[in-house]
Amino acid sequence: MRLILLVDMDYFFVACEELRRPGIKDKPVIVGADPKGGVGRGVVSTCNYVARKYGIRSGMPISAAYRIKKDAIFLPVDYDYYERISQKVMDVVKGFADKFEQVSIDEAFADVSARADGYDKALDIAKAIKSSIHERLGLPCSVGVGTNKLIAKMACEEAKPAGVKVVREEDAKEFLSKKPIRELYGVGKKMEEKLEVMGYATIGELAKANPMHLAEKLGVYGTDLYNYANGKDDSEVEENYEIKSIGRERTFETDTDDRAEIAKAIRAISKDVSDEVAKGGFVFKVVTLKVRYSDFEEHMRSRSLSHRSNDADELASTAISLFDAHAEKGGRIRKLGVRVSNLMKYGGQKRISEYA
Ligand code: DCP
Ligand code: CA
Ligand code: CA
Repeated sequence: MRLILLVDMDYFFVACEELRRPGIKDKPVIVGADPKGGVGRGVVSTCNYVARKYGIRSGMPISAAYRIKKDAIFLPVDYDYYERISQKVMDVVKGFADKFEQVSIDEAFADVSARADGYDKALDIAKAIKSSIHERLGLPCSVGVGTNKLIAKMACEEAKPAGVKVVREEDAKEFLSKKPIRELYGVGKKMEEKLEVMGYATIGELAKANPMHLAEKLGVYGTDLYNYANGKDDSEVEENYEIKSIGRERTFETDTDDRAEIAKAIRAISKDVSDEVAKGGFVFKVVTLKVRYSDFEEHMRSRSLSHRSNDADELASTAISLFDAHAEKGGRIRKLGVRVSNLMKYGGQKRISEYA
């Protein structure tokens, strides 16, 4: 029997902010775009549970959050800081895992099958991870335990906040059945609407569907969803990939300083790079542009995105803006390179549009 844990940090970005601003702990706190007195654009990245009591949620327009709670504490996103803390969290979880897979900045799977002989031992490990993270880093997390990744993930959702939940194999179907389909792993907003139109409101209803019919209507994804609805998920906890970066370069036939030609070349290279990224099932966070001039002087500039992406247009526009921001040297260009790094597998189950 496999035993898998999913560790997910509670209200992560705000919890990180609480660490360095102890005074804000009992107040409603929101990390996200600048509300600018109610006219700000952009969204809420996350908020603490105090703010959630007022109905504020991740992804909501920051202006809407401001309307609900003007006197909440609004803080900007400091991704680099959260990433440093994330690294420490991941190091703790790794120490308890036979196999380890980071899924996002605040979430990781640990396969503990080799060191746990049953549910009780797995529960002990889950509790030990939770208290280690609390003692060493002062941060709250929740842990789900199951016999596959899907169940571990959904058990963790139910354990939140600051809880641990074990769902045994024999209880998995029952555990899932009454939940609305939107809570099923892999179901985003669009899929929820599709399934609703097809007449499925709960996971239990989807579990009883005709799998052929689902495959016909939804393609291969229909088969995955049918299996998930039945609590089945064979995917392994995959050690994170060791590829660190993916890049492509292009040398101009004749050296050039024509901005339009340069932008066109950056777009073409970006397309190649993002195809390669997609092939590997990765998302990236850091974009680096390399420029080599006629005199062989070389400049490298990087920018970290606020989120992970695998989008060719976003890659191209970031690289082009790096070029524009740093074209101070001037002169003719011989060669251009675009590279992405800080790669992460996005995991077969979530489509990229749903990856946050
Ligand atoms: N995040 C974001 N935009 C979103 C969702 C999340 O920027 N639409 C960021 C902020 C979160 C972090 O990712 O802190 C982790 O996302 P989670 O979905 O795990 O949410 P939280 O950790 O904030 O809360 P929870 O306690 O529900 O896990
Ligand atoms: Ca979280
Ligand atoms: Ca998460």
